[in-house]
Amino acid sequence: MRVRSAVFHRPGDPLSIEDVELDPPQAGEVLVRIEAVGLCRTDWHVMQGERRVAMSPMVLGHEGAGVVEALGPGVTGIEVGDHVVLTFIPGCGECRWCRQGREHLCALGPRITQGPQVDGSYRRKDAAGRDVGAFCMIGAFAQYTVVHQASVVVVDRDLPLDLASLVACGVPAGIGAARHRARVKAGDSVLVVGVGGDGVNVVQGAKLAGATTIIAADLVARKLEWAVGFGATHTIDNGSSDLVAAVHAITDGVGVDHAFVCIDPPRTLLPAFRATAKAGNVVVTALTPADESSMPVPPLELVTSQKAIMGSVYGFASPRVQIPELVALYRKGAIRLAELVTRRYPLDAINDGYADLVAGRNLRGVVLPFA
Ligand code: CXF
Ligand code: ZN
Repeated sequence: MRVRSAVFHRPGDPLSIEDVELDPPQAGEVLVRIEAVGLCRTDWHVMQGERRVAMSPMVLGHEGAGVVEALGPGVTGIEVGDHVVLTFIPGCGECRWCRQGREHLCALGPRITQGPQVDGSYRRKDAAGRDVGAFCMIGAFAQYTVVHQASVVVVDRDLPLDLASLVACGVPAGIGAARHRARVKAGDSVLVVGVGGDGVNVVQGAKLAGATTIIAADLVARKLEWAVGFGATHTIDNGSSDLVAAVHAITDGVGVDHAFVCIDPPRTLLPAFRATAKAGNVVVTALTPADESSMPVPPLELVTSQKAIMGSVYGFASPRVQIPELVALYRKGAIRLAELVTRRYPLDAINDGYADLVAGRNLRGVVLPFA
């Protein structure tokens, strides 16, 4: 079938809106009609050449939700008509990590920037007959996609699909970083550096975990206002203030129990580290361009302060577990989803959506491919 898609060709170019020929689902795969897909910064990093992918053309987009329209042979536990959230790391179910229930560490993870399907072949061709890849084995910037069942989580049918798309990446990444990576507890203090799509979810994850001091730091005043809506108790304008001094002023000179680096780690890690209390946690969730090879951490300070510096992807817990749990928390009113969406775009306007993201105008833009 011919499918309207937003395709990556070369770093620095906008996404190209074009028809891509999509094959039917093969063994273990499903055809999904994409109803909503979030504009996450990771795809922007790919468009800028900061996160390298192995091939082009490639359909980007990994924060997708939609409706199953067809099943290939051998699919189990998924029906036509099911509402699904796509996971940007598949859970093969067979590797040592999946057998431990840790699908966020699935052995297939390193292949998500390669382009082909889980079985190594392609389902998409462009007008010139070339193979077209699918970012994260998903390729959700399109009206339809074919994905392996390992990339699918079924969700309740009455959850609006634009909100469901958010629990595919930004929401579990942020909330999970607080709950599962740092293990924030009631009464803890937290600093979040960079309160965009990821960071604002760290803020609501910290609030959910019972943190009583939640400090949001950002260069963009509007983002600080949004962060307060999600539970931040204090804000720091990271352009004009000394972050370390400001955090110490708020925490009686102690520093925070947990700091989250959600933007530009090479520049924000050291102040976040120094704003953290002894024996505290520093969690890095933001991606860094591949040509940046180091971050400054004074070794003596690391040892003597007894702090932990850790990375976190997908909220450091299985998307299969987190996604239904986050939907349930949303239903109970314990987390916010609707307030994350700043603007909705048709697929043709996807580059405008990214312009809004990089200009700091959006918390989350969501593309509705059939709008
Ligand atoms: C990213 C997270 C880090 C690895 C590449 C994909 N996912 C979503 O934004
Ligand atoms: Zn993402």
